Amino acid sequence: MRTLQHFINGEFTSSTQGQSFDKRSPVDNRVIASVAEAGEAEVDAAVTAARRALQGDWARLGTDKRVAMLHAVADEITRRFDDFVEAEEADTGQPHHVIAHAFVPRGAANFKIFADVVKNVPAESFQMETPDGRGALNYAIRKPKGVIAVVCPWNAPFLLMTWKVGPALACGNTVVVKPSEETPLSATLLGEVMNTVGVPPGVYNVVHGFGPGAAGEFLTRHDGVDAITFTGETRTGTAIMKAAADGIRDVSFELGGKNAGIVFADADFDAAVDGIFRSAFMNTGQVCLGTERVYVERPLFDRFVQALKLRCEAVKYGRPSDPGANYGPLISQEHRRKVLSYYERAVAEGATLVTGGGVPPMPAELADGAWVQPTLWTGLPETASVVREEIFGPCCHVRPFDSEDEVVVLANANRYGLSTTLWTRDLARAHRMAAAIEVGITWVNSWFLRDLRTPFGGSKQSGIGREGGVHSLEFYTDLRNVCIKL
Ligand code: NAD
Ligand code: 6OD
Repeated sequence: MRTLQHFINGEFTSSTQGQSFDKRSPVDNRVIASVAEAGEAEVDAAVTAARRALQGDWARLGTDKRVAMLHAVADEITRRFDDFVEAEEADTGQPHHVIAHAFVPRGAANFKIFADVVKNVPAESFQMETPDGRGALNYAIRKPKGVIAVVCPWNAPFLLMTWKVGPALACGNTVVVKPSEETPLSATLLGEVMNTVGVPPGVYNVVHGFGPGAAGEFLTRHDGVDAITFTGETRTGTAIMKAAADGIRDVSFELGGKNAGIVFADADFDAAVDGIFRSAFMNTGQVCLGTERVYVERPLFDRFVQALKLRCEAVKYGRPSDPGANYGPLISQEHRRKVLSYYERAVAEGATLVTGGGVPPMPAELADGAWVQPTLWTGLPETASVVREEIFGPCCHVRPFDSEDEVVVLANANRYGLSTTLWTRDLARAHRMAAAIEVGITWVNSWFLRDLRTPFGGSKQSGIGREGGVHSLEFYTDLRNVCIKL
């Protein structure tokens, strides 16, 4: 079993009073690590180290050397690829191919892309006329915002953490990361990478622990934190926004979703089935961008539901190390209880259960893992809780529709607005729909196809702000104007 420590000021440290908690494997519920739990003292030490580095070695480095160092971080992640894959597999239990092909490579990419953005971003300037005829020159400069608190979820831990740490450091900030209590491994490993590459102590800090009344809250309330970037549930965002109000700190929020998948009768049938299946069931449905509401144009409906059912019933459960497995467990027993409670509620609310709805039979050595079946329902009204609320599990409700106008209304009738995946061969319709659907990201004939230069974030209650490419600079820098009278 591993022992995991905090990473503060370039050193791995335990908690002063020795507090710790157990991290369990999602695949069999065995304890796999004892993790130091931060109290206020550890959080304060991390924020103090981050402040010192911000004003010291990190600031003195200059942009070119900082950018080169972040490229070196990316290269070192790639060199230690297997270690990161192993860490994410142990923490999440997800299949090897998802972690090795989708999640860990993004960790390295997240450092490279933002280093390059910062190096290449142009400065804004305006020459103005003045009454004396001499004029004035205005130009804008970007300065780091300061010490950034990075609070992360568990569903794609390394991808989501580096998506924030990459731009924060590229812009010259320092960070204190609070990974999810469910996934402490990859954030800790990144501390080793920072030291190997020679990133100055205090630039990247990690404190472990829980959220309310614990490390997460201590960090977001700390008055030494200048801004908070958070990915997680919308109701946690509400709590963090209240904490950020003290001191008027800026926030960037990537929150929950109840995303619609929309399939028109003219879509490429096989591609649409494959795309909707991936969007609903990849990572065992634990993807914020995942589809939990599917709307299929009526002529295709029965055939589409049958095709999705077959795909669900063909999944192969197993450990990440099992080459035959393509489907993992949920993150924890607690999350499984939540998902199963929705499975029961769907039936109680009158759903027709097409497939799944429970726990799959598993061999004895995996029987204590957080396994659930991929699940499909039809026949529910839009008012049913499983159609309105984010479940964050491998399940979706499929409903027929008859017109473009109708499906726009259905898709928009939700408090969330993160993403949509839309399947049609009619490009004019795709453009109309993309403008009409109230989400931050619309994919047409694809899903989770990511160009890291594009704005990423949620509308309505799915988030505040946009990150990605130059858009990340809006949050991670303080933009100042200089006006020089000539
Ligand atoms: P969560 O909100 O429960 O926890 C996220 C993090 O916040 C954890 O580190 C947790 O310890 C911490 N936290 C909890 N309460 C806190 C508080 N009061 N103060 C400070 N920190 C606190 O979310 P989760 O269950 O880890 O992740 C799943 C959720 O994340 C889903 O709702 C999903 O949609 C969302 N998510 C959104 C995106 C996106 O890009 N929009 C991406 C991934 C996940
Ligand atoms: O691709 C990304 O940058 C991103 N933030 C993905 C979010 C996935 C949610 O589970």
